[in-house]
Amino acid sequence: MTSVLRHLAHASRCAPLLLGLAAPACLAAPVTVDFGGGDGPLPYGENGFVVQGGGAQGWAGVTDAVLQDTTLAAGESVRIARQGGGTFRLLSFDLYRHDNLHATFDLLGFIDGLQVVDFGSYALGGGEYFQTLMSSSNALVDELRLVGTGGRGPNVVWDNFVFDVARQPVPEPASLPLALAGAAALAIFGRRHQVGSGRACLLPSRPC
Ligand SMILES: [Ca+2]
Repeated sequence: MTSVLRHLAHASRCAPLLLGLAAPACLAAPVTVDFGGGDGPLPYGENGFVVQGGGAQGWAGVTDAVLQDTTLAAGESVRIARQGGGTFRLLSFDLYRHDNLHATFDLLGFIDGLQVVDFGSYALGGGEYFQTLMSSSNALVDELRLVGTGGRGPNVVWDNFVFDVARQPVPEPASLPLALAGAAALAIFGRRHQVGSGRACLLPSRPC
């Protein structure tokens, strides 16, 4: 169900662009970082993304393998960026709720080190389950930072960061036949025009 909701959310973002016949943001399939690489210290790399931060590590205590930070103090951050650089959009992420933990953090987006979007402030309480949170912004960023803002409780657990990787616009496959048809029509029109002009010149009563 969660994946279905993700795809629906992605489709809703793409629909206006598709209607406009320009969909550079929709060319790339969503990329998920699900921390399936098992336990280990950061940095962690998966699907072209790298996750860095102090004190965080993979953790298998809740589901398969998720990211846990045991020391996300106020001002400390976990950072996510593309390996080798480049922009991307955040579509969603999963946050593990704890009944007895109330640490808080902000999710911020940056371009060239400058903050360009605030995805919101989050707290952990409210149950014992993973909650999928959809992005509140369609902004392009080149780095995400999960910045601790205090609260009570040491553990913050995230999973399944879903990104839309931005690419340069390229001609859509459906537009190529149209472009070729247009070029062919122009060529035929030009040829007929030349032929027509030639015939007109054969008539003595009409100027060439
Ligand atoms: Ca996972």
